[in-house]
Amino acid sequence: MKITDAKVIITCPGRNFVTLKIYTDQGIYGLGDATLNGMELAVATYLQEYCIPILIGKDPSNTEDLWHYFYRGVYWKRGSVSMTAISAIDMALWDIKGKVLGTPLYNLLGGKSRDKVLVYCHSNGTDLNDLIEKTGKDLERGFKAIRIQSGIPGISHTYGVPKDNKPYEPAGKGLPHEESWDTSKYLKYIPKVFEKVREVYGTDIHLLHDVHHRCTPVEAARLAKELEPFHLFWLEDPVSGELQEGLRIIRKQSSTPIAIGEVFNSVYDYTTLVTEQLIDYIRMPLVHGGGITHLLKVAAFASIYHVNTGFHGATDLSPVNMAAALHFDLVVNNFGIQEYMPHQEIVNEVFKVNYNFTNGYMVVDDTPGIGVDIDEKASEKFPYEKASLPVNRKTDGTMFYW
Ligand code: KDG
Ligand code: MG
Repeated sequence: MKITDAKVIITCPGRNFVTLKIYTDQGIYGLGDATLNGMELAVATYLQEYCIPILIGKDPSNTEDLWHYFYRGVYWKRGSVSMTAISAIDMALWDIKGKVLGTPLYNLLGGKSRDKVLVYCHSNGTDLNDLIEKTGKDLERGFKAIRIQSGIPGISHTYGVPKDNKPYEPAGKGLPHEESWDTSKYLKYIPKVFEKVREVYGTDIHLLHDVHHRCTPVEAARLAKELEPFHLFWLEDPVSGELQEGLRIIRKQSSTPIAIGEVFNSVYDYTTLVTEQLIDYIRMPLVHGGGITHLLKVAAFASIYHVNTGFHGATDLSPVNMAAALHFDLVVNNFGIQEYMPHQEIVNEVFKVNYNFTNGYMVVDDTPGIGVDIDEKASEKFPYEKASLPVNRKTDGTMFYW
């Protein structure tokens, strides 16, 4: 079998998505997600200019060799843009493999270890009352695990809390807009939020929280310690993960479970974190972490150290990634949880999905391969629109992590 062609489809049904479609001489094609929020065209160009010409004529069955061609073989390696491109190639090749063999992806990865995938949604309140109301609605929808984010008094716009009750979408039209941040106000308020949510909804639901990289290690240690009585499922990205040793400070002081790495793109971002057991969940998703081939190895490595998976699954990851992640989640023994933020209804005009949510869990059907298709005619109705993630400054103007 040979790859005959490949193309990049960029579409914006409510938000931008980049999809790689690889064609073969057997009339079968595969799809891979190549969406990197706010940097869509950088990945598309890397694929179009550098990867696709190399792919043509290669045997798509050789997923392992082709992965190493684009990672080990390429001198300038790692980084979000190139790893997202590798992910898309890898995902599309596994999709082809499943279609050729007539079997769903999960069978190729080791078969089902479970029938359904525990997912968490986002509950974002502008203030505490709004949050309590929204969490109640998520519980009515059947969610068993909920990420809790709240507006903070004195901070004009807090991460995760959409303005005007719109669906969550951190990328804004055009160039990046600036947000502002005050860690001391945040640290004072968040423990009260969790106290209230536990008081109203009890201890049976799993609660999660995303700090979104905004504490120093010692601030994060204080937060993790103060949240201990509320038994979080996890505290996510308590610090920017680039300094792996920083997590030691948090770990020494608290038993609150830690998840990290939605912005990571290689196993080498995790080595100290995993081998020293400084974290409990890996967040790096298939779409940004080198695809299925690499994440199978990262998950196996993590499992040796009793670290579980908890893949990123925000709306800026396309339905192709979501479906591939669900197959993966069904298989690996050390699956922990999967993030699930439903896409806007309009996304279904372009992507035909094979998964659904029931009572706290997601399931995928038995369509061969990844099981998601793209309607290219429909995708043309939604041309690319430039959008950027915000940047963040402390209240005195200092540039900070977003
Ligand atoms: O593109 C950035 C978003 O995906 C990110 O901000 C969402 O942190 C996020 C999460 O945990 O879903
Ligand atoms: Mg996050």
